[in-house]
Amino acid sequence: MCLLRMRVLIFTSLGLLFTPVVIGSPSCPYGWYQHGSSCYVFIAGVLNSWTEAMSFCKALSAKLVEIETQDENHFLSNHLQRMAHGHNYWIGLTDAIFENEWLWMSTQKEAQYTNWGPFQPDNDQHMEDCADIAFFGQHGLWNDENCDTKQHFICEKDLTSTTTVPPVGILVG
Ligand SMILES: [Ca+2]
Ligand SMILES: [Ca+2]
Ligand SMILES: [Ca+2]
Repeated sequence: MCLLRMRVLIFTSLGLLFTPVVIGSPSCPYGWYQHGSSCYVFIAGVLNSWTEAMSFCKALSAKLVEIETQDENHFLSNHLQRMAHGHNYWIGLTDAIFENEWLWMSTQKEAQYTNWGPFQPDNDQHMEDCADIAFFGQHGLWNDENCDTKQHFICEKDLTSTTTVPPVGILVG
């Protein structure tokens, strides 16, 4: 066997040896929608206060949705527009700690991107400390609302945090 052919054989064997075994790329759980590196679920079957919505999302290993960009807001509002429910959906934004200082719950950081509706946030009756994606004739603009109001909500979790089950054989050991 000539040297060149041996080299080709060796590299071919090494190539096979180091070919990565693809177990499966992360995907969103059934019923969740993927956008960018997040998964979202739109909970419309149960009406919850803002605090209850937080707990509900936490039980799903998720958080009440946090909207950092216009692109993310577009995705969510387009989805709500298609579903055409005309309802408001809680998001993970509150000014309960300092009035008119709107913080995302998971980071406690002030929101940089916001998309408030006309004359919002208005802290109506001095009672509105939680935010939602509201229905102002169309979906997408935000409103501050009384946190005790029971309404729909959206949970978000990282795509990478979703579990991918490897093939049974790889679990051994
Ligand atoms: Ca987000
Ligand atoms: Ca307020
Ligand atoms: Ca308001």
